[in-house]
Amino acid sequence: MKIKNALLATAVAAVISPLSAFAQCDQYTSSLDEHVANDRAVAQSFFYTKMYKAKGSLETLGYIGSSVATLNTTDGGDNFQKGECPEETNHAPEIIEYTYTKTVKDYQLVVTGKATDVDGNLSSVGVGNAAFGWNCPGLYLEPNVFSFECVVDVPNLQVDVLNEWYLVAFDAEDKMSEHNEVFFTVIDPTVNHAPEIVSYEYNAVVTDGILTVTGSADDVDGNLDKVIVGNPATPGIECTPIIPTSFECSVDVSGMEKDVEHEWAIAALDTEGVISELKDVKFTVVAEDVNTCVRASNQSHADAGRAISYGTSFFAKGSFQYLGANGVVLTTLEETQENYWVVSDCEAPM
Ligand SMILES: [Ca+2]
Ligand SMILES: [Ca+2]
Repeated sequence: MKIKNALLATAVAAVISPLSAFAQCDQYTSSLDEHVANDRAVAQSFFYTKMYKAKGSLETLGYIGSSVATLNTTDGGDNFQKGECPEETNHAPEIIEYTYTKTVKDYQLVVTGKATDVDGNLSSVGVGNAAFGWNCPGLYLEPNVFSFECVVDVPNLQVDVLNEWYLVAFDAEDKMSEHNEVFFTVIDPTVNHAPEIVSYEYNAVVTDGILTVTGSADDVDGNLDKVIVGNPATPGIECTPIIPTSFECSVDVSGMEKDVEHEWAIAALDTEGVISELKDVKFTVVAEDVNTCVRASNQSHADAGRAISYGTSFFAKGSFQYLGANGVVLTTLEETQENYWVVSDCEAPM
């Protein structure tokens, strides 16, 4: 699968100075005198007149310094020709999508993806750095969409260092795509690394007595064992499940002191007992908001400000739910918001 391609190596090396890889055309329109002043043309004197010529090509431009001409150059200004730049007809190819191993643990970098070229002249895809490039073989699984896979052995790269490589595509006219980052780290497979909590979130204000921490953990060695949440001074509570790396911990904290911040932590452990960096889990347990529930006569509700009476009719305060036309009948009201009472079957204290 791996093909070290000397030609491509040269081309990928151009990633570092991409502009030099292309013949770019620049055009300028101005008077002949200005062209001369800007080193795009020369004026030669003949008898009592001047002849203007394009720099390098010495194409004749005319005799009158104020006349206007358009010149173009395709070599950065060494040579100029009359006329505008030709219209660009060939477009750069494009990497449509790609993925790669950001943490290489078996000395093998794998990059897969898809590339295309609107002109239909894609020629190759390569991955590499300034010194080396590797061709990415592949197949056309769809018309004009090249699916590639590069498998690059990297046994000589230093471990635990970020390698900044690029993925590029070329077309038949050597036009190159944008540089797509392939930044990876090679790790030593003979050493066990600590796992890590990749992401996590939790309810910092616990209103229902349950602290819930969710997230994902990982271990570059593939030996993630468990995720633990709790007071770091205690063994903690094991989160479940880890399928394969996401976890959820639900811990009943209703018995903990209310309205103070508790400083817990979350950490991952691998099968060898190596622990990740601890991540803060700081939360406050607030007392559960229990609505006031009162069972009383309509008249008592009205007297206590939980109901309103109009003539002989009684209504719950706030919701204006009808409670009946009898002051002695018993009803149960629940205060769902401040000064907002509704008819309820809540359990009123006796
Ligand atoms: Ca093209
Ligand atoms: Ca490990």
